[in-house]
Amino acid sequence: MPKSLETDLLPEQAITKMAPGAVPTAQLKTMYRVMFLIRRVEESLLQMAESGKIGGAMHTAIGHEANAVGAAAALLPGDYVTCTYRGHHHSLAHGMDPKEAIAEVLGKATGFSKGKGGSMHFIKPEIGLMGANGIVGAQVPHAAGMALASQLRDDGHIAMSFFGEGAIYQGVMHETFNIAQKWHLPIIFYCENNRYSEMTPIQHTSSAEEIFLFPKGAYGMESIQIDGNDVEQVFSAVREAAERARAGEGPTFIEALTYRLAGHMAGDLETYRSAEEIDLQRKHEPLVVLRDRLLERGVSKEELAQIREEVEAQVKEAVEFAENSPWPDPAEAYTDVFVE
Ligand SMILES: Cc1ncc(C[n+]2csc(CCOP(=O)(O)OP(=O)(O)O)c2C)c(N)n1
Repeated sequence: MPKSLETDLLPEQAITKMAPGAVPTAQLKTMYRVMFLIRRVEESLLQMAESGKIGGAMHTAIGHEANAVGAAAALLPGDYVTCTYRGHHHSLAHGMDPKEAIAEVLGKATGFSKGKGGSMHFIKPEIGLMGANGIVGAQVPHAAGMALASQLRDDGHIAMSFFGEGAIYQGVMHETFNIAQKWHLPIIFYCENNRYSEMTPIQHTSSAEEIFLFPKGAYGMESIQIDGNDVEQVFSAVREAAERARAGEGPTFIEALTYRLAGHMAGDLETYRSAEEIDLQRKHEPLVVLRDRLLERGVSKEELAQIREEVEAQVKEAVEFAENSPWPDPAEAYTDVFVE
């Protein structure tokens, strides 16, 4: 059984291309803060969804935080990002205010889309976030279009698209990989391989044994596999891919092995996996990996506790803000919906 298909795999056993040490300690502490912020925002959202305060589907990325934070730190302002319906972590990593994020999920007028987008349609072009998408794979050609625009304008910017391993067999993915490689588009394809498509484990659906070998073999694309629970590895891999893209060397495919610690969506009964499997993965989850790295580097437990305490207060304030925010005015139902 290839490594990435073993459900009991600890990602530390993954093929490792990037050594730790890429990020200075001060920046690593900031990453810890943002990762913990994402974790607590999503745990709060999950709690609110399960107590009936949130309408519609809501997917969290609890356990994926290192992918978002490492990647966001390696991009430049003006670069473009598209992602899936599981996109709160990318939005917060790119600097979205937790108040407007939580308010949006609650459908409140103070959300970044005034409550009209909700959890599955996070978007904020001002910070490079060009749209989450509920259609599996659909956000990937969008990013290729943005990469093509940057290439034509020669503005030095790149595009990056996040997707799950379940998207890999969508036809549009292959059309995009092919043309991106052929035209040397400045784009990074980033697969957050959490081993499950909804409730189905990857070994039940994939004929490719290692996802990252697929674009390499079929399209000759530069392609690597990393530990997506290690924020330093993510940062190094994305930085290197971004440099290649900006230098006109074309796309890179990154397969990041990670694990979804919560259900596919709020309300998922998770009958398809065991509690033991989740417990095993908790030993190597992103916040544990980063906490241990910071302790090794001499950061004290007290300092980390202080960071967590500050984040808890920030999230509490953001939840209160969102809960106390007004509902949108029904008269605004069609405002901002159609292009004038
Ligand atoms: C084109 C399309 N087919 C099916 C679905 C239903 N669906 C929603 S999420 C999902 C699983 C996707 O799995 P993956 O790409 O691995 O991403 P993850 O949810 O694990 O982040 C499916 C099949 C959809 N939204 N779009």
